[in-house]
Amino acid sequence: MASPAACGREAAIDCAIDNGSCTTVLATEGLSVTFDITPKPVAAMKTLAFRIDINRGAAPVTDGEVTVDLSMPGMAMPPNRVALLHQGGGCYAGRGVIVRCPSGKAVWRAEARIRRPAWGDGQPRQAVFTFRVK
Ligand SMILES: [Cu+2]
Repeated sequence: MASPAACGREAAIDCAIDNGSCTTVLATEGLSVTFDITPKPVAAMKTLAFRIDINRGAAPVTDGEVTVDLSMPGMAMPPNRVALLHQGGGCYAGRGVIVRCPSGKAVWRAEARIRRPAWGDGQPRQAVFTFRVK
């Protein structure tokens, strides 16, 4: 998973979003979570389409509740949460805007929070993607 941002250094980018989607595995739940943003190249101050696909093995997960929190590693930015709606087939989608950072930095973190009724504890499971924005 993502490590804390080191002082004075840019956080490690683990998702080359302009090259395509990124997938991470939530091993304890057996879920693969695929994240994508379009249009590409992903730019600040534009309406963006966010997409999360959730699968358990070959089966799509269709009962999820999914939000994406956008933040900047090591920096306090205004909260920015995108709600994703299930479009069918385990695909969740929503629109949002990534603001331009006054510091000039362009590394962002998307924290997908997934809830499912089957998880009795009501706690979201998280998949984190760190990427660069134009
Ligand atoms: Cu910032």
